[in-house]
Amino acid sequence: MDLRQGIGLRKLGMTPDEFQQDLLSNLYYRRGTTVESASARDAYETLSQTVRDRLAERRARTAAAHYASNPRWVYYLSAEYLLGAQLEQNLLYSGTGELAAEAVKALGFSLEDVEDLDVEPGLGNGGLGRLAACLVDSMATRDIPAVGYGIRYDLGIFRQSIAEDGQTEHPDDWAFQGNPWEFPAPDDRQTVGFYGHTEPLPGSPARKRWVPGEIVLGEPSHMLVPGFGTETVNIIRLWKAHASEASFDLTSFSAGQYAEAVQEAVRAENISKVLYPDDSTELGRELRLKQQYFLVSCSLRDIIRRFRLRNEGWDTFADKTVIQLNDTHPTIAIPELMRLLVDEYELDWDAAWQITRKTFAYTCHTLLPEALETWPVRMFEKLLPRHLEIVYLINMLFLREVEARFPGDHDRLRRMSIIQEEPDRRVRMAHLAVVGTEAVNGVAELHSKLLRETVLDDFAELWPAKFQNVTNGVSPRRFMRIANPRLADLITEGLGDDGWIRDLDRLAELEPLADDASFLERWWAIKRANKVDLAAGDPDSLTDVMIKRFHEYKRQQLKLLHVITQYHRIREDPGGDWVPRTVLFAGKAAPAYHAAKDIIHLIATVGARIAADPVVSPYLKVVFPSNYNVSLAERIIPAADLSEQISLAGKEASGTGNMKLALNGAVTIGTLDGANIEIRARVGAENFFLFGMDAYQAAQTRLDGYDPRRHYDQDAELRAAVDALTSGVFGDVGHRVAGSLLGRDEYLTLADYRSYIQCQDDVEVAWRDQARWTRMSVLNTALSGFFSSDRTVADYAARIWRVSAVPVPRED
Ligand code: F58
Repeated sequence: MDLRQGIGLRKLGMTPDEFQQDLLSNLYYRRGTTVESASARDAYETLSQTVRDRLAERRARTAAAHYASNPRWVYYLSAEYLLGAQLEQNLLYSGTGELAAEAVKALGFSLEDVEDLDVEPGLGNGGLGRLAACLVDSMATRDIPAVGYGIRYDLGIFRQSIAEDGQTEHPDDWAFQGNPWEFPAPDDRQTVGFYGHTEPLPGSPARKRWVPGEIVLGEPSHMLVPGFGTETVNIIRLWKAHASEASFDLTSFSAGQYAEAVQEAVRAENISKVLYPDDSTELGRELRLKQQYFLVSCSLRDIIRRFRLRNEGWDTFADKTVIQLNDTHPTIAIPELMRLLVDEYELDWDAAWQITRKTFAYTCHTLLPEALETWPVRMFEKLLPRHLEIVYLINMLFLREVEARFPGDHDRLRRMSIIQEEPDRRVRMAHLAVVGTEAVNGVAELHSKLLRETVLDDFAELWPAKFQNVTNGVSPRRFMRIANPRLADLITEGLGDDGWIRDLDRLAELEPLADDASFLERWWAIKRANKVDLAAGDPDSLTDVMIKRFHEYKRQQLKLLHVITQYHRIREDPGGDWVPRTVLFAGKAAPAYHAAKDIIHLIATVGARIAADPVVSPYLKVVFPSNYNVSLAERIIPAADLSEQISLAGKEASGTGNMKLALNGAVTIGTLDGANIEIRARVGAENFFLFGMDAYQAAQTRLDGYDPRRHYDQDAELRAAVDALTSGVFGDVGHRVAGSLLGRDEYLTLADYRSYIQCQDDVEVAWRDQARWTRMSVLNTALSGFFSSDRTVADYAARIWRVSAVPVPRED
């Protein structure tokens, strides 16, 4: 039998009996235990295996279909993936939820007990990492042949605890008890070099030999990424660093010097030890650059290996391959592909450059100048000497191109160079990414526009066609169907079927139901039930949520000023007719970002003070659940009434939490920033609470010489709020935050304060009219279908990747 004609395997059973049998067989033969002694963990592991096998069978058929069609592939390179918990998603995508519940019940457990043991791999920091997870989900759902490459960090994003003194970080040893969702693939191990020197090679002067000074092994494992409502199962491949055998120093060990004996091995394995929660410290920067090259080197060799399974030569490489760079973290892939093609495969420079440029595309996720990565030339040279030579050559040829277009414009050459000269010599990764790719995109309309007008304006002038926008999106499976089953069921009932989960534009068919009183009642009741489940506060109060990383530009401090203002108002008029609010903050701050940690600390302190105040606490409650992650987001989002998206305009590239909240019927209060603008345009201005300056007004305010004191002096309520911080009640941290607001107030918090407070007053007027509010909520859901990551992926596929779907035949 030629196995390549099919997968050579019978389909796994989907009756309760067959599923149960497979679970038992996994319990006995793989887990090596018995029904009598099975623990909840045994049940979790065996259930995961039983579900995984069903996906693995689809995976085998997917691989067969892909092999047969030799398609154009998308390779998504990302240093981060915030995948969320796997079991519930895989139950849904494999259609085994009910079978599973029955089967574990027979072992004496509930499905919820077992799901509680499913730890989410926190291999990302925030939006960018979660976007990667949504995009791979949607690529599989859209039958796009794709592999996501990343790093298998031993320790993911830190676990956060919150106390009245703020945030404390703890290591996240997420796979401590094993990870049933991954398949190690030691045979596909790769060898990665670092340091060393280069030597000339005879023949072409462009070629060099790189003699690395350190060798590390990259061992892959993969996780399955099923599509929803389709047969495709793609994979993400995550690399873990291993020391080579030679790194163990037997002589030292024999002499009893155990630490020395493993020193080199420890150094090697540190590469994939921990996810960087921070880009603001100098410490360990070299290790981060090492991580980036490690990811790139392993992944590119794997991509080439896969290309060669069906293709020969290099002529078709760029036709069969598109590599999407998720921000600049994997940008060394550009010089690395040049090195492989020129030095190892002996292509001439121009041919190699043509291939390279055609292969890559780059997504930028920021506008903050300090978040644009640069590496000191000296560090780059020491770690990757050959790559620096290649970057120099790329830069020289690029600057020649600029000079030809703009002769004599030396200032422009200096601005555009891949190498920054002043104040110190650095490699500008965003410039390298723009020069070495065919397409560059921002992640929301405004962001893409501002990239063209500001940060990358010179490049947009040189290559206007290269610059595109692809507005972000989120997975409706995870953030609606799984997170909010009550609402999903009501929507399915309203629309007549559940096809909307794969075709989110269909939510628009809910629009007429926004005028149906009984539908509105049910909608309201679901929101209330979700609040009861969340148990964060009074389910009849306005649940006001701000969930995202802590950063000054996102302005959690503005929300805090509103809380304090509300506190003052209630104290002044305890008998007033106040709208009860539960204000929920969640999110992590980078461990070295002291200003952000101060804000967390202050929120916790203010929250405790309000809780202790019998006059105010019936109307105002601040809650701060610790350790915000995907699983916690899935509990908070369905319960939210009001979505806080209050960044200073021009700073938030897109946001994706804003989309998740709108899709779950939270109404946004927000600035004209990132994707808020597109949300407002779709749900309608009357269903969105807008306040504050726009990006151009904010820029102008700065140019005019912004003085936060002016606002403080002129606005009594603002003054009272800021003064409360320095009254002594909130200690040093109150002084520090107030000092920063009155000093520089970099993100113009005080300038937007009054407009924000007025807008919050409008929110309360709307909230008092339950029918009006619920109507707004329904319309937010109905008109946000555009924000499905399925649409995002369709946009990338059509405009950037130019790939087509390869459907996987169903096996009956
Ligand atoms: C985020 N960036 C943007 N960076 O801030 C957000 O507006 C956007 O919606 C999202 O990307 C997806 O496009 C982001 O999450 C990071 O997490 C950095 C990763 C590297 C370390 C520092 C944080």
